[in-house]
Amino acid sequence: MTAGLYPVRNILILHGPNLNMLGSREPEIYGSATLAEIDRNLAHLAEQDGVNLTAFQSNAEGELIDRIQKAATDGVDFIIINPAAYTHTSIALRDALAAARLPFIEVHLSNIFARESFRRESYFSDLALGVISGLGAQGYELALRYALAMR
Ligand code: CA2
Repeated sequence: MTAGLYPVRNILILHGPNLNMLGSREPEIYGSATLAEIDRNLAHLAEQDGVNLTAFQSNAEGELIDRIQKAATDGVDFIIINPAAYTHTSIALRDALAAARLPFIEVHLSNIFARESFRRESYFSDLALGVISGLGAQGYELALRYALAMR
């Protein structure tokens, strides 16, 4: 999906499985910020630009799919997603994003190309507007700034 020429007003941030544990374990890989801190920072940035931002985390594939289906009908115009381990496994989540036909940026905290070989495959990257990987929590912020600049 390419970037549209319409203003972005409603942004959805989606976090996949285990990202609720951020800040508590493996800080050397995923950083020390908690998910709540990351979401608060993003909400603050969006608010400064008068944009609505909703963040949603789930450990369940079906719940993430339900949220994407809802996004397609409830006015969301841009998605920033870290599918976490579903990046490498979930055709179902990929199909939901393709059907939603909303522009999205795929974000990873770690550099998925510098880790185990199974992490190099993503079911999302070819559909994404762009991919940010390895820049820690700042990756979400850069993705958001891109979406805000589309207005
Ligand atoms: O680098 C990323 O953002 C990942 O999407 C994170 C996923 C991993 O499966 C992907 O390959 C790359 C894992 C998220 C797990 O998050 C944790 C956070 C704190 C402690 C334990 C796990």
